[in-house]
Amino acid sequence: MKLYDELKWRGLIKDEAGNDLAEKLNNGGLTFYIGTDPTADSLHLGHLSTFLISKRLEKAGHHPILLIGGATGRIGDPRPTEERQMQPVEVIEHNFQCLKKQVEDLFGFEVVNNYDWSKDINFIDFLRDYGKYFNINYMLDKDIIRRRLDTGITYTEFSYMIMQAMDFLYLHQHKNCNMQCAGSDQWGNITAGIDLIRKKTGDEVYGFTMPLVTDKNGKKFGKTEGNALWLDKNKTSSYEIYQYLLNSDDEKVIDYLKIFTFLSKEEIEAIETKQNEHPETRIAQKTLAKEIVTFLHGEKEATKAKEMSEALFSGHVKNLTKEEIQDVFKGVPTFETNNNINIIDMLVNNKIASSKREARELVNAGSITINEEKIQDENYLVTNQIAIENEILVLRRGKKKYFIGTIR
Ligand code: 383
Repeated sequence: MKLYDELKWRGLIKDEAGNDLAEKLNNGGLTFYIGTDPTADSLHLGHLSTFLISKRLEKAGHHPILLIGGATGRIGDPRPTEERQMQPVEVIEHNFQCLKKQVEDLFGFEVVNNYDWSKDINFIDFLRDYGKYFNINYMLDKDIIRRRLDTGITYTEFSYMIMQAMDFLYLHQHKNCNMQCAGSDQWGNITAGIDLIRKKTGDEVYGFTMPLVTDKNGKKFGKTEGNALWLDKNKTSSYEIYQYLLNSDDEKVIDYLKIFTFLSKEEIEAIETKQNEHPETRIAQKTLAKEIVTFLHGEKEATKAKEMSEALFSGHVKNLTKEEIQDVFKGVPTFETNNNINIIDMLVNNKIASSKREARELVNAGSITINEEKIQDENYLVTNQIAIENEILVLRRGKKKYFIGTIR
């Protein structure tokens, strides 16, 4: 399949600029760029789909440049809702270094910093050489600015699109860059660059955006309870990412395979057929989770995450190590207890049951398990014998409510 058709098939093209974009993409040989601002010390899952485009285009014979916005990060791309809090310069610089290392490790591409060419432009030159090309009506008409007119926007954030347009111009003039790709929230900034280049140089350059990836409820993909899933495994473990992907909606998972993996059309269609025949095997979700974690953190981490997930699913928590348990049960309530304690006392002392009566009822009903062993005797003594590594108790109340105990 030709590159353009493949990108379309994967659902990676929303808006496009440039008459013969399809032909240009299919022919190869373009230098293009993708940018991100150093707003945090790691990329997250929401960034991944666009960054993967750089790999896809590279495989098809184009040359990628990754831009990290040391300059634009100091200003802040306007959000549709409200003004951003400006970050201290030291934080931005720290984030820059972290992101640079991360994208170099993950993608192995050339990284550039727009601070390098923006920092010495003086204000008068800026207004004469660039500001003059931006009609205010044109700027006000950009979607993102229009959405901010009610709540207000400062001159600083209003100027952001000019900075990004200047980057495209700079990369066009100095690195022969002729295309910019991004998520659909960047359409206004990309077209601002294309127009600036046309006005200043007469050259026609290209750009396209990909749609925002969402779950079946239309919520942004890649967040759990409002928190980002980071690509840095010290911030979000391989297991957490694996588990998040494993829980992908049935009606969305095939789309995600197209967007996030390098599996071919044939491979994805074969998975889709199997998934439709036996949805309960969750083969699509498992493939997705394995592919993404392998890309991010390597095969070993993916296998470990899979084993942890299976151990938990089948009730084999005993096969996990202490560290793995802490990882799997991140965020679950914890308690500490002494050795040789009666089960009823332990449940009440740690508020797992609200009273002795409730504790007895739970035990008698077989609703309490420790390390997946059912405890049905009111006089049971909890000792470090049952604990994992003589220390850890995975206590389950009912079907789903977990507590992690440590015997001191
Ligand atoms: C800065 C200077 C440039 C080109 C791009 C930029 C960054 C851009 C931006 N991007 C987002 C970010 O930094 O704000 N103005 O978090 C996100 N991207 C990518 C993608 C996305 C966008 O990094 O849609 C999601 O990940 O484009 O929101 O010269």
